[in-house]
Amino acid sequence: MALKKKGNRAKAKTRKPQAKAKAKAAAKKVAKRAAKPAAKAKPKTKAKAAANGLPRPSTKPYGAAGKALDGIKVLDFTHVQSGPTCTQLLAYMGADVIKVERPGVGDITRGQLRDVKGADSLYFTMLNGTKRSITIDSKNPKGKEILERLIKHCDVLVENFAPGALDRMGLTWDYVHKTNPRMIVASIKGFGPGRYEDCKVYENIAQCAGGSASTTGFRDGPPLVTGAQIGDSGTGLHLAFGIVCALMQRHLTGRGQKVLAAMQDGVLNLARVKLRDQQRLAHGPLTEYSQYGEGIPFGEATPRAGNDSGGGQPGWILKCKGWEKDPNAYVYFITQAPVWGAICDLIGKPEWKTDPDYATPPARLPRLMQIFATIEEWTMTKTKFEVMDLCNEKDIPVGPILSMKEIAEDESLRKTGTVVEVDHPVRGKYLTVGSPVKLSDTVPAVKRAPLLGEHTDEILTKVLGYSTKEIAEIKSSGAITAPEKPAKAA
Ligand code: CAO
Repeated sequence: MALKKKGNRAKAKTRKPQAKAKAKAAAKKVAKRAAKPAAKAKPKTKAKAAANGLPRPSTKPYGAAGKALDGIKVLDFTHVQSGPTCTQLLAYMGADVIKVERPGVGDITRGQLRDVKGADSLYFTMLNGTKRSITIDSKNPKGKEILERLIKHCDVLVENFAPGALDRMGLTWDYVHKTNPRMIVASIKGFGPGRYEDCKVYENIAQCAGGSASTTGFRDGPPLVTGAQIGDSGTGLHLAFGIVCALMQRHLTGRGQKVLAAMQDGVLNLARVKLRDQQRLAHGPLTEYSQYGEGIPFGEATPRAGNDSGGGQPGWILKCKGWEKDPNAYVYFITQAPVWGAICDLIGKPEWKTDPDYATPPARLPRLMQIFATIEEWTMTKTKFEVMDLCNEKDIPVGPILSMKEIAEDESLRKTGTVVEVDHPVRGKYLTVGSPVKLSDTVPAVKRAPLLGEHTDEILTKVLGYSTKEIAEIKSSGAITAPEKPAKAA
């Protein structure tokens, strides 16, 4: 930056005579406009930007100055859901994600829950878009050699193998760090260090161990897991955050580091309000839980709260017109205190505005279920979208229960790029979820998922610089191809 500054100053000197004439003309204009403060402000901002060590603010239109993670190269060893969610987000934001898969096999999800014969499943394709796929047998000596080149080339290695699997491949932290001291090694595991650290973990195990299942469901029923994949996709998001932080810190230290996102920790982070309630229990009942209004005593642990809103504003799921046939004809209704009067007027109970049994939030707490039953009598006369429109006109917070069919067809989600249709050479068109986070200066790259090993040759030649002769040797070594199947008779 300092050099640049000097250069600019030197240029300014040589252009002095020309600049003088221009300045005179400009001065006249400026005087006319009497815009002195604005003229002064300009150099100030420039000086600030330079002092920060940042480049000058781009003059390109927003969205045309590249992507947030341009230039970041990711060695992607992830599989199933948690890890792939993370690397897909990095790819959307511009990182070059090179997914390493076992020759002939690939990520196990390619073949799981298949809906189109012979095509990679939606499970795989919706989690691996915008990545490149290379097949490498990481246990083959030639394969190890290729991996070493990739480690030298990349900035981040991401994996979510079972505990110990990466070390068994020989890719220990010591080895990776020695090979490329700038490499960030990011891992998802089920548990952090402790008594369960060696356990394999899937989504629902994480939901149970992270405190979500014990606090989800109805009081008189068993613990419940949620449909949202907070253990897998949630932890993938956490890991992506950790990776971006490590990349930022690398600017300061010049070295990589280990990043660990444990699924139990990720779920707990998302369920933190329930740990809040656990501590509140020591000081009395949780008055916003409908259990309180029903006079049911609390136990030692945060209970399951059904559809209670969880915040300080009571809420519940209510039936709407058509609920008898449509399992999603429901609305979430919140009796937010500031709009209580509007709610009373809308549902035809204006007397509740002044009735001491209903007028204040504390008075309403013991009779929440009766209040929601009365509101439901009103919501059942309207469709969920009519309830949405009528309530939002009055600033009352409600939300329709949207089915996945409705979400898939939602025009605004398509427009914002949250739901994206991509085309796949084998399965044809399919829907995927684009970036859930929008940056005003990055247009996410949402592309189809790669076929198994689709980019093997391209990566070997263009990224790693192997010659045709070397590639022939690699191919005959079995490092990138599936072992021949033995003949049937044998
Ligand atoms: N070449 C050669 N071998 C490869 C390879 C490659 N390219 N890619 C993977 N392998 C091998 C691994 O080395 C490992 O072999 P060893 O166990 O002999 O060392 C083997 O494939 C399987 O790896 P794994 O143990 O991770 O896979 P699994 O199916 O048995 O377990 C899972 C899956 C998800 C339970 C486990 O990976 C795990 O607990 N991961 C961490 C937590 C996690 O992410 N869970 C969420 C999963 S999404 O629901």
